[in-house]
Amino acid sequence: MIKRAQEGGEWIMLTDLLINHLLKAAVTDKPKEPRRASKPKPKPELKGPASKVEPTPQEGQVSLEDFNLFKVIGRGSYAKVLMVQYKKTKAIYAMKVIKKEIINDEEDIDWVQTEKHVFEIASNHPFLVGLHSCFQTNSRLFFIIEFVNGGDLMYHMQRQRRLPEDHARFYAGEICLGLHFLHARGIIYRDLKLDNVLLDSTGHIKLTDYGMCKEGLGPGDTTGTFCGTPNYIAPEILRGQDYSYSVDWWALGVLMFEMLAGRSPFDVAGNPDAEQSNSEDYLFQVILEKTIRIPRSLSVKAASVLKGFLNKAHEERLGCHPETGFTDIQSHVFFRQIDWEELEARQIPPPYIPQVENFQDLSHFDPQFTSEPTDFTPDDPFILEKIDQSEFDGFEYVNPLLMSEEDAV
Ligand code: ISQ
Repeated sequence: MIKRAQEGGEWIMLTDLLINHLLKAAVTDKPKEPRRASKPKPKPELKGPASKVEPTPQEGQVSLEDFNLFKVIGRGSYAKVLMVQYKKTKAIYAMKVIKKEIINDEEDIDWVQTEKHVFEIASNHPFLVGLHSCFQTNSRLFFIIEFVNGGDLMYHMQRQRRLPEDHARFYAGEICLGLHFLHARGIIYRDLKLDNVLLDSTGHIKLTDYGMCKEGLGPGDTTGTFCGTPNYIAPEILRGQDYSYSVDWWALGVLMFEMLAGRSPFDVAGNPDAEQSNSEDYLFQVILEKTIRIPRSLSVKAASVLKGFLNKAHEERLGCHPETGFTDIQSHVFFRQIDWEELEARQIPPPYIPQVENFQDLSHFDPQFTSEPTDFTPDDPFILEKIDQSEFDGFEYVNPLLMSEEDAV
């Protein structure tokens, strides 16, 4: 049985393995990108009680007043997501809200900028969740995002146990196109997992959550930050090596294994060794060392694609050849029957159509969230006082393509 990681489970504890990694990373001179462990930015001088006056939106910008807040649909370790309605067109969107107080250093600011920039780029691809607009109040940053209400692949896997191969091929194919689009623009996604693959109301996929992305990679460039969701972290990250797009193809291998076998390739449940030691250390050891056994019930083609993506040697992994990587995937025997142009044009009928009544149907969202109140906690003047508002200059954004009146429902 596949389970969601615990809230905050994507944040990795300082185990022995990690300490080794960090010691090693500390002696490399690579820039460190996202989010934890970094120099704090200088705090602004305290100038008495912070102004409660909210910034006035400029002509053509949007603000919180432009939206009806309907329901909470998700909550992560650093953001809350609501379903909202744009009053002007009545269109429904997801609103991701981040408290400015959690943004404590220059690297956190870079991370917000990266997420916004990747959202802008993603708006041009059918299998990536796109951005409508961004705005801010004194205490919060807001991303208004395409709303997708067919549930995520984790939700579906928990109801299906395992998927037929042709269903898995369809989802994996659309994911490949979304990942390749990002890679071709110098972006590593770094957070592929069942929870981040949403199904829209027609059954096509959309990848979401770009908070872990690394952007700006040129040909041959690598990065070195230790990050990801434990079950999906590639061996090269665990080894403390510099890495590139290969980590996304590894994560796709883990996700395809989960779809096809109905369990993680690194399932440690019930193993006494895992229960004795720190289970995260044990998981990392399994990822690094254990030979992955493919269930015999899978076809030869499926076994071959899983072995291809789950090759611990990233230079030899399917998708990782610097020139032919993506065409190697497209022509792999598991995917060979796909017409990739038709797939990208959303012309291949999805294998399953989520049962949604209308655009506002929330039946595929966890009632744990949808029953929460939508209101925001009042701003604390002592917290506001410590926020350097100039850090967020230029955050406002409106997507000219998504703002058309055609969005109205
Ligand atoms: C869009 N639609 C539904 C849920 C979402 C969660 C996070 C980001 C975007 C989303």
